Amino acid sequence: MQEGDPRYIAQPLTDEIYTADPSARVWNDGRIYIYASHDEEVPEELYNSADAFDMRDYQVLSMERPGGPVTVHPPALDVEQVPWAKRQMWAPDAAYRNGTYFLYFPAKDANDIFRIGAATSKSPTGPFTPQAEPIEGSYSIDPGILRDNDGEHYMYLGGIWGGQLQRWPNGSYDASVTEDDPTPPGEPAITPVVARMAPDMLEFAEPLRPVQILDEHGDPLLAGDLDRRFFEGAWVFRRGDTYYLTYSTGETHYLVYATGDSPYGPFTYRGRILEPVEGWTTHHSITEIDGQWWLFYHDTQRSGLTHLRNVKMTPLTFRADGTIETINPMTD
Ligand code: FUB
Repeated sequence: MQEGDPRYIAQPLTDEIYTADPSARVWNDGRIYIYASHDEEVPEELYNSADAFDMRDYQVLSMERPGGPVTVHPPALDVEQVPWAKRQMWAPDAAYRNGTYFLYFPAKDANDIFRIGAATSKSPTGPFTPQAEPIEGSYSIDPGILRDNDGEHYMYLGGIWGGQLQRWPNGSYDASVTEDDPTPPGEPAITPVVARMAPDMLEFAEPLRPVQILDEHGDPLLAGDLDRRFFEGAWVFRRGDTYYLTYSTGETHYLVYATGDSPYGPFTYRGRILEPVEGWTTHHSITEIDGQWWLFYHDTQRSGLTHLRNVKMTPLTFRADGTIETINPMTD
């Protein structure tokens, strides 16, 4: 990792470009690849709105080992290449199956509705060739892939507010639903959704279904439970027989987790992974690299501006009972 402001324990992985929403993957060659949003400057009147996240392309980062030099690869996919996409290339993820790398990304279509796209390459760093249409039945933002031990892949997705998940109450788009989440505070919170991927990895094998997140009494987390309810950025991984659903709580700025016995859930809330970082958004991935677990996340250390972020990584510790030690980004 690079030298930088000593107030922060983890330092930005690169200062060549602004990056956010890091999905870190280790493929067969053992190298670490980070599929991230590529933040861009926007006119000042857009600051502090969802339109400030007006990203146009993706550039993969890679490194041989934690702490090693970081390579910023050439643009891997541009919005101009995607026939159905108009703007806002948000948080991506990637998968590998049968010799092909898959890049999954949200973007707004011609009607300003977020969909999830897929693009393929024979190289982990691209360039990626997009499909002509978004994944059928896809919506909202923040795709995250789980490859289970049996080789099946699952896509989790969703984000409320600017991510539009609240506009899909029954699997169809309702433009009359407001951008803030209108769910009454005493009602169950909106949850991420999941589907198993078809063998070609370009379609869902089944309809998207909600992922239940329960409290310690077995009841769904409520919409008013702002410190714990799902906002965006679902990332699921498996450790032993336990599935960890991790996500951002949005306006309370926590990364939190819940555990379950199945990729479909239900998941039970367990606690916090990361206290708030500098900047409004908080979005992450969690990956095991040579026996050590790492949290990849972003903050705004380099710019001080919420829409110009920089990715970081820091070690993550599991206790013997499988719970996660909470990280304070300024001191741990
Ligand atoms: O980067 C754009 C959006 O900000 C992501 O899709 C969200 O998760 C948040 O990090």
